[in-house]
Amino acid sequence: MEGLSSRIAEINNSAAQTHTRQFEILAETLEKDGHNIEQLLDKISSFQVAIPSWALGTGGTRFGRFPGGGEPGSLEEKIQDVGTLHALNASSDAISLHIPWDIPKDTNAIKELAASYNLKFDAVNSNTFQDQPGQDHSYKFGSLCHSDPAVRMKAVEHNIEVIKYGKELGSKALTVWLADGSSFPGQMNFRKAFGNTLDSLERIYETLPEDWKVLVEYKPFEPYFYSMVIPDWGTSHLLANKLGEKAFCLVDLGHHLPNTNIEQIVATLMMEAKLGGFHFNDSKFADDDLTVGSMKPYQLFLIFNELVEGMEDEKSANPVPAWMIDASHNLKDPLEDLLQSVEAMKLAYAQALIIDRDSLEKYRESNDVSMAQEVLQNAYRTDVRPLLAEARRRSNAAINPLDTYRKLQIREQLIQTRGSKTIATGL
Ligand code: PSV
Ligand code: MN
Repeated sequence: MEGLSSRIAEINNSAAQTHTRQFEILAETLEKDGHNIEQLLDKISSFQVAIPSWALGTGGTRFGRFPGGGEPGSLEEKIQDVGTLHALNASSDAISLHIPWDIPKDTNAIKELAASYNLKFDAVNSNTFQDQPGQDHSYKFGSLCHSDPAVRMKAVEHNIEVIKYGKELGSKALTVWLADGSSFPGQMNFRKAFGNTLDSLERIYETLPEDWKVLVEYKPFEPYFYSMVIPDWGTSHLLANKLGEKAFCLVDLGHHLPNTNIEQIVATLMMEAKLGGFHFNDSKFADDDLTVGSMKPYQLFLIFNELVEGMEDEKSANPVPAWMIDASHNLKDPLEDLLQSVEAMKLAYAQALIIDRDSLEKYRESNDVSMAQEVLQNAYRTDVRPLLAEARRRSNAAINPLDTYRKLQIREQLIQTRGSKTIATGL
């Protein structure tokens, strides 16, 4: 979008006075509590969240899809949209591609285009949950777990091809999510399905470049209703351990049964140095793919509490996980939804950074339950929005990204240039 930075700067000018006042009040309070504002701002600015290439169009449900206008019709346009997000929030510096939904035709040109928006390529995702037109071996009854070795080989080769694209683009990780499972008792031999999956993953793992990771995602149900081959973090961890040191677990917030204590899973996986990636979204019932922080913001904060504790633990061998949003938007403008999601993640992150960890530990050790809760809630109830706005302002991004997006009429312009009927690839 031409001249975007200068138009953001103009809108920032009109918001500057109010922002500065709010930021100064917050900075003073935090400093009194012993926080170093510059360090906090640095951490907040460096926190970047990858955008999946499938989240830029309007998603549907099983019952219908109501496309909004101006959806990206090509990979180039998807990159342009992530560039717009990054210009607005300075927090979305990477795009995560799904193959074959987004196969780059000319990888060099795509890399150059991404670089022109200061974007890089995050984990590449394979897709063995759909058959492609004319596909010779069907994934209807599974992919890496399939009873037929020819189907398994097809799925293995697909993953190896995805790694090839990722290498060309500069990605450093492959995310594998398997829709493999069964819908009826008796349909599948659990032990054979696990064994086949491990064997297939080992073949993929063998081809993984030295400096790459493979991230194994789990999900308790859907698309199958009776069993999934990788239903939970335990199974993902088992596979990652058996595969080796380049294999890690990936937690997707929507992939848990109601009321699961996800923050405890995070703590355990980080303790074991096996948390490699994170897919953020929010949900009321299951894998609802709603805007991050829209349903359970306190849970999100508690998860970030564990993430920050793990990341700041000098003894921890856990790598910094790959952060990604994995949501689909069937009611809201996808770009607005993504701005809100990134903001929610960064709010929870900033709140987790200001937890008084020494006091928390002291109260835990002395079993002072009330005060331990107080410490957490003090941080959670602090309005850290001006801190995020200041980090953005210093990076020449928007003080108020969503408001700026509306003021600049970005969606209207996209509809004008791309039309109102384009449909992005994805779900
Ligand atoms: C599956 O529900 C999932 O979370 C996986 O990460 C897929 O790659 C993504 O959603 C899109 O289908
Ligand atoms: Mn996911």
